[in-house]
Amino acid sequence: MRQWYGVRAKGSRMTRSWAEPWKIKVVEPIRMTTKQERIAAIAEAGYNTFLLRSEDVYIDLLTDSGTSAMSDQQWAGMMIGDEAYAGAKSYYNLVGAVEDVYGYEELIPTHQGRAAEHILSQILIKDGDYVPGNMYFTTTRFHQEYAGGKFVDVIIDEAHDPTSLHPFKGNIDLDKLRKLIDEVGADKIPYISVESNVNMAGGQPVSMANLKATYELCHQHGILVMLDATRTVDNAWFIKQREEVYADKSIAEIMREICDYSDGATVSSKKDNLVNIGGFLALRDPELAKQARALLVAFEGLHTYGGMSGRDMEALARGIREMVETDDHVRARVGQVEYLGNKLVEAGVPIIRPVGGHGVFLNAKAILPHIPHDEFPAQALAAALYVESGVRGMERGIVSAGRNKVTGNHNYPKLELVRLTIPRRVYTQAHMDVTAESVIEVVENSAAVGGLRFTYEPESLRFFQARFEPIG
Ligand code: P70
Repeated sequence: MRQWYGVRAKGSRMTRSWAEPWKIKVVEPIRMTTKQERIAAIAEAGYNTFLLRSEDVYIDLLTDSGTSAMSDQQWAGMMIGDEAYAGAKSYYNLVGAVEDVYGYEELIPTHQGRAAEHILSQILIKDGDYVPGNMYFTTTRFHQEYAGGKFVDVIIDEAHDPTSLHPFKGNIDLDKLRKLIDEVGADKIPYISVESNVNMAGGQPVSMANLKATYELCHQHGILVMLDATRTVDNAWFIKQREEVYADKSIAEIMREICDYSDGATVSSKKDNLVNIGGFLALRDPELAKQARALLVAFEGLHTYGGMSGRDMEALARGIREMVETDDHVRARVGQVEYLGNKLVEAGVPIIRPVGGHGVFLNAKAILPHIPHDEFPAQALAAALYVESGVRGMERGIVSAGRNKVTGNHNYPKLELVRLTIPRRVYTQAHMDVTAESVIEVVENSAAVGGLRFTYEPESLRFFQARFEPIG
């Protein structure tokens, strides 16, 4: 019998776009405001997008942190979360998920990523120690310094160059690392902090070859490797695309191998893990885990819930499994970011390339060359974009970089960026179109955007709560 369907003409090649591997079951209305309203709102917020009320925001690209849409499976898990104070079933489900997906046996649950960073820094860093890392992250560096350590940037130079097209801009420069070990001695370096898909570099990945080489070098010197595995799924996707030998491996397999080159990890579950709150520290060494749990009970909660409720742990356990269940999930996630990025590239807007995993990073220095660095070009650009369109982004430049502890001067980062971060499973392609149109409009009228100065500058992590006013 002839097959009724499925016989295709010889040589025909089908090409298909990716589409999200889910459909929408619940929606939340959003509201567009008038320009007059937005001018008043941003002034009220001291020109800091962190201080806007979300009801005044149309498309919220402040962060991909805690802003994901949970699946029906996760919501169902919320209902059966075990709220026992000790030994909850949901805790053991979480332990199982972390072990299966990341491969770490010791789990220390926390309320979010920075709590895990706090505990890790306190158990490992002594006064006067050095902690190398592939570019700083704000909260990570804060906790390293708070514990008496000094952060040393050992990322490759290309990461600081917005025009470099290096496929793995998150890589560690092994020569810089070797030089640090020679200069200060391995006993002054408790661990290296390796961030997957480096946030401040624009969501740029680390290659598997580099992870392996870093692990080997560190272990020769007795230095631990601690992964910031907050966005490892995105990193796994880029490895699959760009590191040939991984093309046929699943995201789940690549994830596991990334983690194999580490002794533990801190994770903000508000990103990859598809939940609105949560995080964890995961370790291999039971002795270290014991020390971590001693701090956990003091700062977070009992060791079988840390900083989370039973339902949070249940939704998290399911989110962890979901993020690697199919490769289509991350393909659609990174694909959407790339879609927005490509639209801006086509329009000639200067952005960090290659397009990153969790967002598109506008090069504010190039867009607003008339604003001096100490008048905060990226802060001004984020405010102007909000006023133009109701789209909310985040400054990732000199305000985020803070001041040098010794001299009191601003740290002047090479990258002066506005991050448009895409929440997972939340916005549609049409939202990306509107965002691109809004950015293009601001860039075309960039001469109208002026600089800012502080009216309030917090001492640490100043970007969160700082207030500004326009100059002139
Ligand atoms: C963001 C969020 C959080 C984060 C991260 C990496 C690579 C740790 C954490 C901390 C939230 C944020 C935090 C500081 C400044 C701005 C925004 N990143 N490691 O939007 O985790 O927030 O759960 O404590 O990206 O990028 P948590």
